[in-house]
Amino acid sequence: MSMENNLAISVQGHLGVITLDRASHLNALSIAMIHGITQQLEQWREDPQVQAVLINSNSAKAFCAGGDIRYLYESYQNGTRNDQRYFADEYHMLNTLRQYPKPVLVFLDGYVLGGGFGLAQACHILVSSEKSRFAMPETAIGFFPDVGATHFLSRLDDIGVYMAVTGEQISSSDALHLDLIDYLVASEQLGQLQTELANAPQLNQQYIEQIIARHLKTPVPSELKQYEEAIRQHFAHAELGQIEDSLANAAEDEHADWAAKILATLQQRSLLAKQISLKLQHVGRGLSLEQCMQLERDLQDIWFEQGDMLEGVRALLIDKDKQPKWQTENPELMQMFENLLPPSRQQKQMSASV
Ligand code: QUE
Repeated sequence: MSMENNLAISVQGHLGVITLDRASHLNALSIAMIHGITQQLEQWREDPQVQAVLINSNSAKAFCAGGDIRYLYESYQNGTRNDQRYFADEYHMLNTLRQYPKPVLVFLDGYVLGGGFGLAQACHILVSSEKSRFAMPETAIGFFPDVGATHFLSRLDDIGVYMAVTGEQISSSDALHLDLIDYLVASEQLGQLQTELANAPQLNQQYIEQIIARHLKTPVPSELKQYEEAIRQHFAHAELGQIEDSLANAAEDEHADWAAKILATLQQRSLLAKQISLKLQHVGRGLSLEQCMQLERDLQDIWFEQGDMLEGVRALLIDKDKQPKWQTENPELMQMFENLLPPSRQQKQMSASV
């Protein structure tokens, strides 16, 4: 057991268990947690005792609320620029998880936000309780959905755009419907499921799925499903201004109240963050996971200095005035983004705008 890196580690039968243990911060990923997860995976890689890995949380409220945005903010303020190492090490952890030779399960039971959503998506078998809430809320802090969302949200087309730009949360039923999780298990059953996994004589993918199948819960109807047509209607537009106009002109629609609420949310968000998140979702549809992650990494380093993230973290977390002063435009930053796109994409974008 280890306390100092905000993780609790154990081996139970053939199951290696990594428990996120920073409940006071809703398990927001500290750099120590990122290093601890990566190092533990390396230790178990060649360990025959450990046949599968489970990542779970000790918090009743959250699986993981995201990245350590206070640390990122402070690293910039004090000039250490630890942000670049944080993002590099976080992406290395995600790649290690995705490429891990043994099954990696994750139990989601509470908030699954931002970096926590990316961590979950990098695992191989996603089990969630009915209590989970999922979102990529980065535009609220003037940032963009990273940790692979350029790939995993863009596969959802207009729904991915909706989630990326607004940062709205979805339920476990919605996530199951969108194929963002694999299995729904009642929150109160997760402990029993873990015990059965720990007692299993062996843990390959097929065994694991047989054990999980004994605990499945029937989802309540997906709420998002009833708004899907409306989401497509508004969020299929190419430009942010068109999306907001479309929502503003929905007063006579069946889902007028929903459209008004979503527009009000959008209007709080950073303009630059909304614009870049929309572009990332559009571009991501044509890119591999590796290309998406590289694009996000390149953009993180520029965005940190030029985008709205420092102001967003200041307003929401540091000064708590909740009045971020977003930039009104930054053509130089937008051009830098265009220059990051893989060559074929740059050409397509250019010829499309002629
Ligand atoms: C958007 C985000 C994050 C956020 C709030 C947003 C995020 C994140 C946290 C967070 C929450 C609780 C903590 C903490 C961080 O809040 O990524 O340290 O104790 O990690 O609107 O992207």
